[in-house]
Amino acid sequence: MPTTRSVPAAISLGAQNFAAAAQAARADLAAGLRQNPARIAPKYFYDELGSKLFEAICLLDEYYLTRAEAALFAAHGPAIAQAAGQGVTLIDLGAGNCAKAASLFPVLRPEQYVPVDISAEFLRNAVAKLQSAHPDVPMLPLGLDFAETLKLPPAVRLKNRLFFYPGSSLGNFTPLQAAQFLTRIRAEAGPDGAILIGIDLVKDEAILQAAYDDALGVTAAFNLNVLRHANRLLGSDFSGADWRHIAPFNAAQHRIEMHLEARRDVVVTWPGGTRAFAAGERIHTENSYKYTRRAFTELLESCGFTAITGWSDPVGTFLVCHARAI
Ligand code: AVI
Repeated sequence: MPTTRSVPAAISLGAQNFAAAAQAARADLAAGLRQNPARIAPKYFYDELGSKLFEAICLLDEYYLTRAEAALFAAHGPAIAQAAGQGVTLIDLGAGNCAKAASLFPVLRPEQYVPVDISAEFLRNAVAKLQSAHPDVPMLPLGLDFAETLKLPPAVRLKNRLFFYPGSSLGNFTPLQAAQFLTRIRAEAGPDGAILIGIDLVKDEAILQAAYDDALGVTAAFNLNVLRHANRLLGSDFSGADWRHIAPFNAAQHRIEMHLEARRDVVVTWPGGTRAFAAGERIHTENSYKYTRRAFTELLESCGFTAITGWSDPVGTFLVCHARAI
């Protein structure tokens, strides 16, 4: 008979004070809208609808990233497990529905699973399902904005920590922010810690552009939805009909950029502020950096990681790396 294990309530380590968090979001959004060019940070994509739209993006023919990474996990699972060693403490950054980590459970056989996500409530449901499928694996869900802090509570085992950061999420940081984030992971990894990370590789511009501007318009809806979310958080009066999604590739910076471009002259107001946009003016909403295999290996090395093993497909679509913290 398998043992049954009850799922601990997700520990919320982020801002406990919702009023303060809401005020900080308003200040952040208003400051971004006053910049030239205006900005809305990509974290505001992920309200309830935005999270569903992102799940839909991952199913699109054009958005190859999710499938390419899953294929690498499936093909190289045993080699990944060998690099990781036995008895890992699997710390899943941005766990969401926990599906990617769950696909590696049979080969990694973690001693403890620590899914981390900004939404503790979302995690609780996903972890409850996973716990019933894997009753022997202790699970400790953490509600934490890990881009702000990576300090983990003492209940997270220090032994064999394996930070799992899939999906090319590191690509949404600038190279400097990415280096700072990797350095923090290394500091939290402990003496026998490691990272398992997936990153998208530079490729033909047409493939990249299709991935971020799909024929069904799902990515356009994902980008435009940030305005609905801003309206709720800031009290602004954006109308989605005034804006169009664009996703150019910036070859000099190796990144896809997402912007919202004003279709006509627009004036946006919110309590305490206003901003006029001329037709054609843009709001920058996201960067998605693409790396060469060499540049990514050098980035890991520059952050102190060693014993780097990388797995890619023959045409170099995507890269999964395991690296030791010391
Ligand atoms: C979450 N992140 C890795 C995605 C990406 O590819 O940069 C977000 C995304 N933006 C548009 N499509 C997907």
